[in-house]
Amino acid sequence: DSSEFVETENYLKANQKEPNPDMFGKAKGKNVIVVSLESTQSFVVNNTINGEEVTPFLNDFIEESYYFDNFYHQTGQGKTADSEFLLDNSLYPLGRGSVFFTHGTNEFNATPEILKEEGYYSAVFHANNSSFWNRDIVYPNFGYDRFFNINDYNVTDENSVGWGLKDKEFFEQSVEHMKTLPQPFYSKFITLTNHFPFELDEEDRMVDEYDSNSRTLNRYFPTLRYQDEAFKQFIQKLKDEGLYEDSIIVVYGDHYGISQNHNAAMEKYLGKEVTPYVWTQLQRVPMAIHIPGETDNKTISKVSGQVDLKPTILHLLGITTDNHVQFGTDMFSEDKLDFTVLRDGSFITDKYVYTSDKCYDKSTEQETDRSNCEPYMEKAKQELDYSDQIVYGDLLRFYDGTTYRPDKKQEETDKK
Ligand code: GP9
Ligand code: MN
Repeated sequence: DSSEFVETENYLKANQKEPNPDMFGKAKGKNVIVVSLESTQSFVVNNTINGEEVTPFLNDFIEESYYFDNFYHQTGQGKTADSEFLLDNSLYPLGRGSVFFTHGTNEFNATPEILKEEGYYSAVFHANNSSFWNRDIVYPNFGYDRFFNINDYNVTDENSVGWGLKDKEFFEQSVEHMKTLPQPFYSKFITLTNHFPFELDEEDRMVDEYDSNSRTLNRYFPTLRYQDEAFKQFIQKLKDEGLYEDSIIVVYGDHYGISQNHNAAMEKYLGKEVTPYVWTQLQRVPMAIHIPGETDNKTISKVSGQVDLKPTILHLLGITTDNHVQFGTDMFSEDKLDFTVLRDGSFITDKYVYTSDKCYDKSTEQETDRSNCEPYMEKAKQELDYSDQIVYGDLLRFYDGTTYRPDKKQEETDKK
C-alpha cells in the first residue's frame, strides 16, 4: 500500500548524497559508451598467467581512467541481464529468477529514457538473438531507440566461437553501426567470448591455459586475454573514427565467471584458501571510467557497486537525480558511504565484510565479532526489501518524477 512507498521514499531521500561539484557536468553533452565485459572479475586485473599479463590493455586503460578497485557486481540468477538492470535503473535485481523476464514490462525510469529528454539517442550492441533474456521487450521499455542484435551482424562459422560472434569481430562491426548513430548517444556494448565454458580457437590464444584440476578456470585466462585484445582494438577504432574524444567510456565486469565449484583451483591460483570472506572479495569486478581530456585520473577505493552506475553517469553528464527513485550513489560523491550490498544479502563496508551470517574484519581477513557488522545489517536488508517492493509492486507506475502519487492509478483508470 501507499504508506510502504512513503517509507521507501523517505529512506531514499535520507540517503541521498550531494554530487561532487568537481565532477558534476564534467562530460556534459558527450557520448556515453558503456562496455560490459563478460564474466570478468577484478582478480585478473594487473595479474599474470605464467608470467604474462591477463589483461594488459585494461591495465593500461585504467592508468588513464578513474578506476574503482572496490566495485562489486550485485547480480543474481539473471546474470548479464541483472547487471543491465542495475546499470540502467539503479534498482536491485530480484533474489530469484531474472527481473528481465518476470518484471521487464514494469514502469521504469531508466537512463535511456531520461537521456532522451536531454536530446540523446540510445542503442545497445549485442550479437545474440534479440529475445535472449527478453531483451527485445525490455530495451524499448527502458527507452532504448535501437538494439543491434544478431540480425545486424555478419555471423559465420569462421568468425564465431562458443556463444557466438567473436568479440574482435563484434567490436569491429559494431563501430560501423555506431558511426551511423545521431549524436550525442548513450550506448551499451555487451561482449560474449569470455563466457562459460570459455571456448577459444587456437589462432586467438595469446596466453597459456592455467594448469589446475578445473578446466573452467584453466580456460578462463586465454578467453580473458582475447577479450582484452578485442577491447584494445575497439578503443583504437574509436580513436581512428574520432569518437574517442567525444565520448566517456564506462567499462565494467558484469558478474563472476568462476563459480564456487572451482574453489580448489582458485586456491591454487590465488595461493590462499577461498574462505567466505575471500569469496565475497572475489565478487569485485573491474570498473573504469575514461573522460576525454581528463589528466587527473586516479584509483578510487571507496566501496561501490553496479547500483551506483546510473547516478554516477547522469551526474557526469550534468543531470541532477534529486527526485529519482534510485538506490545507488554517485561514486564520485565525497559523502558516498563505503557500503555495498550483494544480492545474496552479503555486504561490504570500509572495514568489514558480512556474509553467510558471519562478520569478517578486512584488515585481518578473519572472522570477527558479529557486533561489528550489526550497525549495517538493517540497512542491508532495507535496501533489498525496498527495491523488491518497487519491482514486485510495479510501484514506479505511481511515481510522477517528484512524488509518489497513488491517485495517479485512479486518474488513469478514470481516463479509460
Ligand atoms: C547472452 C549474454 C550472456 O546474451 O548476455 O549471458 P549470461 O549467461 O552471462 O547472462
Ligand atoms: Mn554475462
